[in-house]
Amino acid sequence: MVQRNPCIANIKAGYLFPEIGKRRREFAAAHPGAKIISLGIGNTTEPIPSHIDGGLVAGAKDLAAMENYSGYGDEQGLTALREKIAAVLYRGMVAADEVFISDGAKCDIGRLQLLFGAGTKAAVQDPSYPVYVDGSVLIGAGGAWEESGYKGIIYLPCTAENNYFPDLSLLPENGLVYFCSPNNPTGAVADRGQLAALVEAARRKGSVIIYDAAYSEYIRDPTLPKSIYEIEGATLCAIEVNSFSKPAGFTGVRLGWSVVPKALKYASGESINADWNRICTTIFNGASNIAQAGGLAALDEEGLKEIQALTDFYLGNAKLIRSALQKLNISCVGGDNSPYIWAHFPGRDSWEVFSEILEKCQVVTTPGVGFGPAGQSFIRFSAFGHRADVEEACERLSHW
Ligand code: PL4
Repeated sequence: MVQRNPCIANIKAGYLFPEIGKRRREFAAAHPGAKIISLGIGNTTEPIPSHIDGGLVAGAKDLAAMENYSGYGDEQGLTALREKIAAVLYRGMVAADEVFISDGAKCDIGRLQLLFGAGTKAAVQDPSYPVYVDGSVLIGAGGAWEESGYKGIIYLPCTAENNYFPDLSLLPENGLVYFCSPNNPTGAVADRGQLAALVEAARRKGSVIIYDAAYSEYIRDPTLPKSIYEIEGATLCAIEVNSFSKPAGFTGVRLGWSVVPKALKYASGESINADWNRICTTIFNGASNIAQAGGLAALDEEGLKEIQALTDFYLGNAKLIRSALQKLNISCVGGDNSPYIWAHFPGRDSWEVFSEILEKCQVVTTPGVGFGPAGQSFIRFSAFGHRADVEEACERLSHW
């Protein structure tokens, strides 16, 4: 029989989020009638606002009209959407043909790994969104699981001691650096000086930054950068991924994009943009035309106002959760410019605290250790939820 890909054997048994879902279902089965509230997986709950939804509806209606029907589109996405992202979100810092439309940031993070292959060293913020590490291990850039993390993956601890910004001397030479800001799970946002230092270090070491800006629309502090390309020199060393999931409620619709600058080259001098184009046209058949119509509406003036209101709503939830935790004297960060609150339970095991909150408050959270070794003793609270549920969860937490 055919052999199993040994990289799959290296992966820890369960991916974090399905494991949380499993534990929630087990708890529900053991406690029939319990009203469980989820502050766990970062899944949007509020309806897509009307102007943006109108774009989706119009996109769907077009498919029923002879004169407007469209089938396969360009794998790189609609030219109009690529142009609008470059103009509205990047204000011309990148060109339309450097923007590649996709079915979401997670899918892009997985596919981007094909550009660099198995032998490439990968560094991640610790803690970080698990896809960076698991995706790297799947492609062979990391090895077997050990207590301290996957062998061969370079973990860059981001803790209260370093203000959640890593020691850049740990960056690999000629490797990849996954960097997420606003950060999932810590909620930390890198400032301009920190990102300039990151870009400088990556260029000096010949490494490429894969910059995940999925929560950029949650940034409220105008001094904080929303894109790595606000930093000089970033087009020479960074790829950015982003998504309509968290700003516009497109988690189920599926629409994202990656920016691969033409100035970005391999050691050989060959173009990474050209290779990404080749990969996208080969193993991806383009994002849904309905979703792209919604994306175009989201970037209209009215759509942008709706994004502001929707993200304001979730940030309002974040404020409630943070204040409930602070009343319990639990030390926490995040929630100001991000939808996540990162709470510390010194000396305790994350999964144990997760179980205790589930048992006593019937609130689902995410154990920090699921995001990496430095997440041990932390819990991530997600601000995605209906307001009444978040208020009820905060009330329950107050009696915990
Ligand atoms: C649960 C930093 C959530 N099943 O929707 P996408 O693919 O455009 O974006 C996914 C994504 C990309 N980058 C970052 C993210 O945090 C996310 C979504 N993360 C979370 O709770 O951490 C949803 C997780 C989902 C998953 O595995 O992604």
